[in-house]
Parts: sequence; structure tokens; C-alpha cells
Amino acid sequence: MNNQFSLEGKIALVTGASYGIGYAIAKAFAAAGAIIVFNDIKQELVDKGLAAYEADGIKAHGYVCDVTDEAAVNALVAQVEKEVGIIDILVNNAGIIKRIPMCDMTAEQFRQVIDVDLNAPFIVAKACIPAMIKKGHGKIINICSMMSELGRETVSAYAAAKGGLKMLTRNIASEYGAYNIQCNGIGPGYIATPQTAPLRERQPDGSRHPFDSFILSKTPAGRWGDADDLGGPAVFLASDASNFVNGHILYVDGGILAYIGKQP
Ligand code: NAP
Ligand code: GCO
Repeated sequence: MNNQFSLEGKIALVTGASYGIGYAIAKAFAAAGAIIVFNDIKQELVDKGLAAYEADGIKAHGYVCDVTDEAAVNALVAQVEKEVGIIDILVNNAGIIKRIPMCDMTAEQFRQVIDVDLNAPFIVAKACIPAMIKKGHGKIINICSMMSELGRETVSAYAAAKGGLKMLTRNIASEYGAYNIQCNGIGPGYIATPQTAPLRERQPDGSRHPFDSFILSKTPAGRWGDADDLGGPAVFLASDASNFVNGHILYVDGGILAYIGKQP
């Protein structure tokens, strides 16, 4: 049974994985035997990421690449195939959020979020799928969100992107399942990373940020998620243990989606 969860010798590309959720997923993949490849926009962040992986005993391969740039992504995948090997596992993790009330958001700001959070997963998956077909197998994991299911004030672009990413996940599963490619999503709940740091900042009087208290009241687990909480679910979806799981969004949210919320 344990072998089903092994990633021994598999090459995993995790986008935007110098830190945060991507880093935690790559760390879990490495512990399961995978060879780690990651990218980031800036060399200094790639270098920081490489140092962090090394400190964790992981010999990762880091590349500079903006996932919204199709030519750069195609060049990245070709370079990885030449220097490391064909990508067996793709995690579309890179993402941004802009918390702006919709009517104050410019079309350009909206497009920027859609570009990274939805267009880029399409671009990177499209670059990886042909070699996965040739190889006879592949795993694609798209990092979705609570906002693939729910909306809230100020995150219209992000919710639109993550809702679209849920359906892109299902469509890749539908279109390429016949080639033994499984495409699934992970929908993290509220995870303590730099992306959510503004929502957890202590108030001047030392009290919790109102949103922090709100999330704790909406999460049965009564805590923010840790990026490492996503490692096991990601290994499952990247391994042979999930070969008949396809088009599924696995929510790793401490129970938020199941819970009406604690009575104030
Ligand atoms: P994060 O701390 O902001 O990290 C995002 C990573 O993506 C960074 O390394 C960032 O690099 C990279 N990135 C952004 N734009 C990129 C681009 N154009 N090309 C290449 N890399 C790019 O975010 P996180 O919290 O770890 O979230 C990771 C993923 O999980 C995102 O898709 C996010 O939407 C999703 N998610 C997060 C939560 C949460 O609560 N944290 C919950 C659900 C889903 P730079 O530093 O260079 O910008
Ligand atoms: C927000 C948060 C969320 C989380 C995550 C929840 O502003 O509501 O950033 O969007 O990042 O996506 O699953």
C-alpha cells in the first residue's frame, strides 16, 4: 500500500515554489522521493528558494520564469526536459491576489489576476501535456481556493480566476484522462502564508485582525491552516494512489465549507 504513495524518481514542477504553499508541497514531494523543479519570477527569489531547499536537505532545480509568458514557459519546459527530464507531475501553484472593491478595480488589475491565476495554469499545463502523453502518464494539480466555491468582498478577480481554474481542472481531466493523465485541484482553506499575512496582522492595540477572528469562527478546526497541511493531500494526488481520481477538487480547509460558523 505504501508504494502507491511513493513519488520515487518522478520529476515534479511546482510553479512559484520559492516559499509558501508551493514550497511546502515540493518539500512533501521530495520526502516521497520526487525530483523537485520550481520557478519564480526573480533570480534572487529562486536563489533564496534553492538555499531553503538545500537547508531542508533537498537538491532542487530552480529556474527564473514568469508563468504568464507563454514563450518563457515553453522555454522553461524544454530546458527542464533537457537538464532534468520529462515532467511527470505539474503543480500550478503560482498565484496572486488583489483585494480591491470591484467598482474600484481597474480592468488592468482584474486582467493581471486572471493572467496569473487562470491563464498561466492553462499555459503551463499546455506546455507539459504533450510529453506526458508520450510518456504514457501525468499528474496535474491546480491550486484552487475557497474562492473556487465562495465569494467575498474585494476579491472579484481572484474568485473569478479560481472558479475558472476549477472548471479548467475538470476540462483537462475530461480531455486528457484517456492518456492516463489525471488532473485534480487542491482547494486550500485559509493558510498562514505571505499571501494572507495582511489578514492576520495584529491591531495597534494588540488584538487580532477582525478577519483573523472571523476565519477562526468559520473554521471547525479553530485555526488557520499551515502550508504543511497541504503536503499529504498533494502527495496523494501526485501518486499512483489517485490514478482513478480525476477532475476532483480536494478541499483542505479544516472544514470551512461544511460549517455555518460559530455562533458569536
Ligand atoms: P504566496 O505566498 O503569495 O506565493 C505565491 C508564489 O507565486 C510566490 O512565490 C510568487 O513569486 C509566485 N508568483 C506569483 N506570480 C508569479 C508569476 N507570474 N510567475 C511565477 N511565479 C509567480 O502565495 P501562497 O499563499 O503560497 O499561495 C500559493 C497558491 O495557493 C496561490 O495560487 C494561491 O492563490 C493559492 N491559495 C492560497 C491560500 C492561502 O490562504 N494562502 C488559500 C487558497 C489558495 P513572487 O514572490 O516573485 O511574486
Ligand atoms: C482572501 C484570502 C483567500 C485565500 C484563499 C482562501 O483574501 O479571502 O486571500 O482568498 O487566499 O484563497 O481559500
